[in-house]
Amino acid sequence: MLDSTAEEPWIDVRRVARPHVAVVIPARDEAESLGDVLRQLEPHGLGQVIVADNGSSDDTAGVARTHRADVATEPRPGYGAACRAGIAALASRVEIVVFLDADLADDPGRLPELVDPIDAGGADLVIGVRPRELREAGAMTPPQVIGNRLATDLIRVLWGHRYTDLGPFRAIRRDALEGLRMTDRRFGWTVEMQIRALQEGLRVVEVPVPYRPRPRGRSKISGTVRGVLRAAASILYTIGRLWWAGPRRPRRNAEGRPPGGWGPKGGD
Ligand SMILES: Nc1nc2c(ncn2[C@@H]2O[C@H](COP(=O)(O)OP(=O)(O)OP(=O)(O)O)[C@@H](O)[C@H]2O)c(=O)[nH]1
Ligand SMILES: [Mg+2]
Repeated sequence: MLDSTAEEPWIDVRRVARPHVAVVIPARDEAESLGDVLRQLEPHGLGQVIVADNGSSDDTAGVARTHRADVATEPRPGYGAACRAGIAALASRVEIVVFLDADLADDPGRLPELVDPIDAGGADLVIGVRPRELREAGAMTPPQVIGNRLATDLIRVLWGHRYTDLGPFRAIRRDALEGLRMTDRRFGWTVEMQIRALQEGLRVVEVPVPYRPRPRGRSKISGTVRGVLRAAASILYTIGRLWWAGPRRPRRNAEGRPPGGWGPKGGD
């Protein structure tokens, strides 16, 4: 459900730098940090900013409207459910979709680095990966680092492609995203996108981005035992489900090459 209550539209599409780019921000009780995220996105001149308000009990939606973002409401909890609600609210002019968390752990200023390879025609999916040298102390917990390593190792063994991270900050061509037919509603969302991209032969690039501990707000996943276990279960289930469903070897992309592997590599 899209609720665009701002008196003026978010943008005049003739005057912004990137009318074809939208950012989808899944947000559950992120009123404390969302304002800064939206402020830091402003200089990029985006065609649409969508806050996918995932059953928040704080003023997340109010903060979004104050900054003239569109609000997509998804009452059912789940990271993937929120992302899907955001996608359903995309304007027709949008050709590139960026996903960005609402907690300011990623730097919204890096958005052009994710979008430019797609604009240049060299990539369909760009993952913002968080190498150790770009992570502030405590930005990722040990279970998160180990879990990411396990998931990317499994993908390498099962699908033959070496990802270095499952970072949530990412950009994808809209038509490629629609072709992935994403189904996960929880924390399998990021890994599902990366595996489906291999199965569909998308051109995947990794771009290193900095990562910091969320400056404000309450940790819901990585900072709690319950959150970590649920995220791990979701990710492993998704890998198993996609392996079972196949195809197990990446398709060749348009240039006849296997997808991925062209971006700078980070690593743990
Ligand atoms: N936990 C959780 N987060 C959601 C949900 N829907 C949307 N989100 C958003 O997903 C993003 C990632 O959640 P975080 O709580 O930052 O997860 P994390 O980065 O692993 O861990 P912390 O930053 O330590 O909390 C945030 O922007 C959340 O607001 C949901 O149902 N559950
Ligand atoms: Mg976070």
